[in-house]
Amino acid sequence: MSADKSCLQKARVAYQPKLPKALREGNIRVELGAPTEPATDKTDIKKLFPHTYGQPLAKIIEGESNLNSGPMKVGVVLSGGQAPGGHNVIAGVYDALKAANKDNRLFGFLKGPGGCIKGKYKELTNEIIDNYRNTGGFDMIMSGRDKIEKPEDLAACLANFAEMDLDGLVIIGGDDSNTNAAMLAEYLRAQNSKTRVIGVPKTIDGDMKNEMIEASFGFDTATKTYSELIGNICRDATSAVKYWHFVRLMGRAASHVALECALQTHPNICLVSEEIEEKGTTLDEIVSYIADVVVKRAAAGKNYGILVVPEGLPEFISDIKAMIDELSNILGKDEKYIRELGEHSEKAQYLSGQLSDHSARVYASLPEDAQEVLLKRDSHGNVPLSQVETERLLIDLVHDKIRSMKSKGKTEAKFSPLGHFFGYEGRCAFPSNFDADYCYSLGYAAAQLVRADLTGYTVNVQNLTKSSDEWLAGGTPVTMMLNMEMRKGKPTPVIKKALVELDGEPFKHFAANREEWAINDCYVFPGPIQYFGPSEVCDQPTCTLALEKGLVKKDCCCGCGCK
Ligand code: FBP
Repeated sequence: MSADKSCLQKARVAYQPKLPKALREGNIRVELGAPTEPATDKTDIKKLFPHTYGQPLAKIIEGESNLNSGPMKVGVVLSGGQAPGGHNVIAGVYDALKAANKDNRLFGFLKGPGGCIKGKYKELTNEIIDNYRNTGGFDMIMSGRDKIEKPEDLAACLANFAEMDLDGLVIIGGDDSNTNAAMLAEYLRAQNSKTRVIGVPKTIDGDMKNEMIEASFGFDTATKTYSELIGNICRDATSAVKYWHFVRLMGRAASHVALECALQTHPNICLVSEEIEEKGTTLDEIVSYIADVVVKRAAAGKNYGILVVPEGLPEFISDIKAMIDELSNILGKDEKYIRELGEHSEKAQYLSGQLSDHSARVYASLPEDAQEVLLKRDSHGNVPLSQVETERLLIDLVHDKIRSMKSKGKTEAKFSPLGHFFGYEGRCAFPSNFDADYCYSLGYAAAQLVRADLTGYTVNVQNLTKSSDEWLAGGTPVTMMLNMEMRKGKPTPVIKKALVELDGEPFKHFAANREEWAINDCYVFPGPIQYFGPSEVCDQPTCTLALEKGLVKKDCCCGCGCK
């Protein structure tokens, strides 16, 4: 880390994250409950996880300790996209291990799961940990998107962990990485390895949540950061009164980020992918809806506005989704051949012969750079949608529609659009107080699960809208959260992604207000995250969490007085 530190960084180093009461006590116990099972696909999952299926829920409570007091060696690895608070998870693991036994040691695997495969790691010392407390980013040990799944990768991990004499490994990642953690745990147990594997729920996308996991870490800080920027743009729009701003936000699949930012800032339009999928809306219908709002606002003398769109949108638009599924199947069988075709035009020509007529037409209607992105897959089989410039695509299509309406004398709207993408800007922000406390607690609790000799669990901290004193920590067997889904054309066990629920309170609140937000200027300006000051300014949970937990005062989630 750079030796130069900002004033805020110096001040934040001194912040002591809060822990749930049970984790603050010297005596910590782990209690196990009844066996668990997944909601669906029980037989398939049991077959794939014979050594770790059906494990009980774990609760961390105060009481006479039944945990390994060491000395122990534990590893930690950061997997996937950055999320604010990752360093605090590591600091929590470290402090918990040292509190249990000063001879316990923590090793950080470098550059993601690839570091476990290659045996690249460094020991984390007091000095290193202290340098990174309450900072954003994953730069302490860096991250990566490698997957430990090939037999040779699993075997390499087994050998490396044995050589290091590692008692436990904490994998900090999203749904795919926690699924991977479960597969590694199963493999290591089958091989009689002593290394236990515990996952930590991370992702700014907010889609790793379920009845046991209330929120993934990083969502709070990232959405507050984007909302600050969107609020600033709303203010600029009402000042300049001449631009339409199209803002794309990260969120690979789920629209939680876009919805949360809409709840915090009240843009004129927010597209929610899950609703678009549910209604089978086509690309043309989306463009007509946006153009209609532009025209109505122009008729009211407002040639400006703000639209928020989740990056995952293309996969939820019925005609584009069908085309991506067809492309995935084609890539499943012909990927090597297609990659070897040099020119883009050759690939496009080959694909148009393989795709159905309708999908071939949709593919041909997209710009070349979007066509290229749709042919890429990351190591988890996902389309790297953050590379599709959806805001530009929508701007072009809406522009065409407005021009055509103008030529027919149907509107006099002036449409001067500007595109923005907010993604990486929010992933490494200094964690909010919420994320700083939550992440430290997750790390502290993960260390207790390792000490309890558990493997194949994801750590959880619940009761998050209460004061941290009342937070409850424990562990959920990953097999309980799995279901079978098609990935790269094969049925694969994965943790079910939590998409926006259309009958959930956050979406219902948005839907009840959006017509008014479309035409009137109801913008809210949240301003930057505050780390010091009154609790109602510094410690507010996200609107999503507040609405989900029924914590909404006067029916308004953001303090503005909306319905
Ligand atoms: P994770 O699911 O790994 O947390 O990553 C989330 C995310 O930030 C998505 O919102 C975005 O689509 C993706 O990462 C970008 O990936 P990359 O960092 O590889 O560009």
